[in-house]
Amino acid sequence: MNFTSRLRQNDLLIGTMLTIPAPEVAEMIAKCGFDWLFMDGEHGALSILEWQRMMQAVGGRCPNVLRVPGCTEQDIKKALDIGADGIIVPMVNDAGQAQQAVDWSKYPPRGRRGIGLARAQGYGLDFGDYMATADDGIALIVQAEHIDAVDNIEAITQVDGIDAVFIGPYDLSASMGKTGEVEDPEVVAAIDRVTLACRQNNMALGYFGVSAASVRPYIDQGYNLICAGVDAGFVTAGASAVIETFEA
Ligand code: 3PY
Ligand code: MG
Repeated sequence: MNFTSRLRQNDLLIGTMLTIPAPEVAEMIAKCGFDWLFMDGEHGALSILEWQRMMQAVGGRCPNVLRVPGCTEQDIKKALDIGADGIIVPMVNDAGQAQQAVDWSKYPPRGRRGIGLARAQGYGLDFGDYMATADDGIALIVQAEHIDAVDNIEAITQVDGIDAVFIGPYDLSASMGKTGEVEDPEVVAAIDRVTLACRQNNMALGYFGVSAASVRPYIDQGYNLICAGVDAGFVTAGASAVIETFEA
């Protein structure tokens, strides 16, 4: 079963974030048993061609979900054309932006995605199959990560074509004047409001945490799209642990 079907049927999907511009890192982590890879094209240095190389290195071992730089036609079209199994659109703060994400993700007549012949379409060889399955088979995930999104969450969750709402706790806390205080009661209350609206509209929920421990409370609440940790953090934590044994 593909990533999008598993997301919609509320399977627990544990992923981790890729930020290091090296296909070898994507290849290594794809072998580790995660359910999906959160490829971060919003922050950091990676360009769209490098993401394509990363997806090629993953080679179908694990679903690739690319966070696009923004909610624009170009960003979404290119992410889909290089073969993402899903996209995450950051900073979707109202229903109008959510509708834009749908429009740029779905082919006519449902949306306004342009027709290309790229990796996703098998360079043309899989064009027919891809056209028949892409609209429904690729996950569209929007991020609720600003207090404006929380205020508009009921309308956002009603936009047809959105598969999940993914909380960005760091940006959300920053928008509330509490940068990084992801367990602050007001930040948690804002997240609770998103949780409730998603539950009422049968919408899958996602959460990012820097560690397994930080995502656990959200798994316990029924969130199913989980991103735990970041590749660079795995490298620095491993390297620090080695040097610390000599410093003791
Ligand atoms: C945030 O915490 O702002 C994020 O976008 C995490 O994915
Ligand atoms: Mg964010």
